[in-house]
Amino acid sequence: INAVIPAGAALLGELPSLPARRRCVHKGSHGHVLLIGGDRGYSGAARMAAEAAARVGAGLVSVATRAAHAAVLNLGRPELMVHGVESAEQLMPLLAKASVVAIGPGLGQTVWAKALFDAAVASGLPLVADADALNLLAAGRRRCDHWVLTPHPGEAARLLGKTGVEIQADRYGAVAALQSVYGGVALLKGAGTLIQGEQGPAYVSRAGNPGMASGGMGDVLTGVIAGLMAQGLAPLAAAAYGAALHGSAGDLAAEMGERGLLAADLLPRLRELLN
Ligand code: NPW
Ligand code: AMP
Ligand code: MG
Repeated sequence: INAVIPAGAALLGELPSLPARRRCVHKGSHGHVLLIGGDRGYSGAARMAAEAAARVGAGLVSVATRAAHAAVLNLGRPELMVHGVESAEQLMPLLAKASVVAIGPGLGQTVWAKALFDAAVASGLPLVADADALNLLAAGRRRCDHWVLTPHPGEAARLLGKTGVEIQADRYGAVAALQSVYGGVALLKGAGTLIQGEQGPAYVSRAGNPGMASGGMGDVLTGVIAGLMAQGLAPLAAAAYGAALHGSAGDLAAEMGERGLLAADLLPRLRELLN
């Protein structure tokens, strides 16, 4: 967690930490994350994001995904509640039970994906938007003050109508522009992840390593941030802590070496760090 330092100033003390678990709490006290994603071929992204939300302590985690693989998505992780959802109408009862939505991992950009994304945004719930949800957003720009956007430089380029090289040449400018155009909290991924809220300087997480340049790492981050928000952290704090926690879990998991590090290797490390 100490790996999060604000750019230019020592403001870590301003970030609230996770509330302690009181003795009398129950699962309803720790929020309910609804993870939406996992089109055909990409169910793993939804699975890892959902599992990450559970591993950082969300009380309940549900998944809305393609009906075709709903039955296998929680194999080996039966704590996840998985629903086959083929329309926005079928999503409504799940949104009604959720406290936080995370959308995008493996979502694709089909008519199905767009319908679910529109319904999720319209729900007014706090939201983490990643991956294909960002690509859908780039195609139809809108603002929202209660979402966290988590693009990698390629997605940031689409959101801002720039090239990836331009994003990387001025990462602080890019994260500020993302926040100003889209509202809420912007988190620009990559070595030295930047987190920008509506006010104040950007936070930078120094945690993480090149072993994390492998498929599924970003999907885990999405679940981490949503799981922290479900437990009461404000979006900016959840994004900043989430980035540090995720990077630090990657650093712990790389103890055997960076090469061959897998996204799922981070999951037990998240729990270890938080406790
Ligand atoms: P290049 O190649 O360098 O020119 P996409 P995705 C660029 C799901 N997944 N710095 C890169 O540019 C995700 O959740 C499912 C600079 C390229 O153009 C999504 O739903 C998995 N540029 C979906 O797949 C595991 C960077 O962006 C483009 C960059 C597609 O997501 C994998 C590549 O990104 C995956 O998570 C960087 N750091 N990073 C599963 N197991 O189910 C990327 N780019 O086209 O947005 O595709 O990120 O792979
Ligand atoms: P994604 O591209 O969406 O799968 O996200 C990749 C995740 O891994 C992000 O959280 C990145 O910050 C992290 N990551 C990837 N490469 C590195 C790196 N070289 N150093 C630190 N973190 C990285
Ligand atoms: Mg990604």
